Amino acid sequence: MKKRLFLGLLLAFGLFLGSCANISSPPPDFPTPPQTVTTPPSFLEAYYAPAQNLTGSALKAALHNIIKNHTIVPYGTSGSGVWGALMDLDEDPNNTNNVIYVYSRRSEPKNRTQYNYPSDMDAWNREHTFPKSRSFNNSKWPAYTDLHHMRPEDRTINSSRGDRDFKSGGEPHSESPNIKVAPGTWEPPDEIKGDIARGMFYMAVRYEGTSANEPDLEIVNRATSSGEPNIGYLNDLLAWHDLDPVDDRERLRNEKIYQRYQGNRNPFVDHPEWVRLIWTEE
Ligand SMILES: [Ca+2]
Ligand SMILES: [Ca+2]
Repeated sequence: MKKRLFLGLLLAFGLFLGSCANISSPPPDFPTPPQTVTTPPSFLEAYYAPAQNLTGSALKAALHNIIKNHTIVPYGTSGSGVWGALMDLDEDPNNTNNVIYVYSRRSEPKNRTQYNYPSDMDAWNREHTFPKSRSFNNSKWPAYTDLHHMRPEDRTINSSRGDRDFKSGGEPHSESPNIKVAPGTWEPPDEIKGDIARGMFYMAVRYEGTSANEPDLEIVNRATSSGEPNIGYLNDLLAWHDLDPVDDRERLRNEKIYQRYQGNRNPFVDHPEWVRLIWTEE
């Protein structure tokens, strides 16, 4: 009798251990969960409280006050400053040794930087998606290193983008056919169009010319030229914002910039509906 009880207990214990093992060790080919981020709604409500129920220029001014005075990331050398931050922010979710280039969407080793490999023409460097020639070409100025618009890109593709305005249309880029190029304009692939547009909306609100070393950046619906603090084209950027809505990857990037680097957020990633409360097609 006792022996049977003992065997029964042993069997039950064995089944218990077996079920524990099933819970704690997933099958070997279990995919890595995608990186996601959830911000408590109560936090965002408090962060954006001064902007609630506003529209137009009042909303723009309230958002400016919320996101100004961010922690300035140094431009940096080697893996530090902006280099190091981009290795984190634009990391390939399927290969953590790599970054994804912003326009060409290529996945390349993080350490394949122009800094580390000066003669490698396909190495990456730091692309200012709002061109620095638009009135902030000084590495000490906040806009020059602002991670909300900084991205990794192949150095020759970066240089062919130059200071072109964003606009749909043109011929496939010889090195990366998903990019379209026309005289003076640049169209990135669909999957990143909205991210880029929201970066431009952020820059227009963050930089209002209210502090030293800060131009008043704005979005216009025309071709821009070197030295002026503007980027085109507004109507295309609004269309791109609708075409490529905010996803978890973009939310994660925004969250990392807020928590790890700058202490400020892109309001248009958190509240995409605010774009059209400030801007309308021209
Ligand atoms: Ca996107
Ligand atoms: Ca502005």
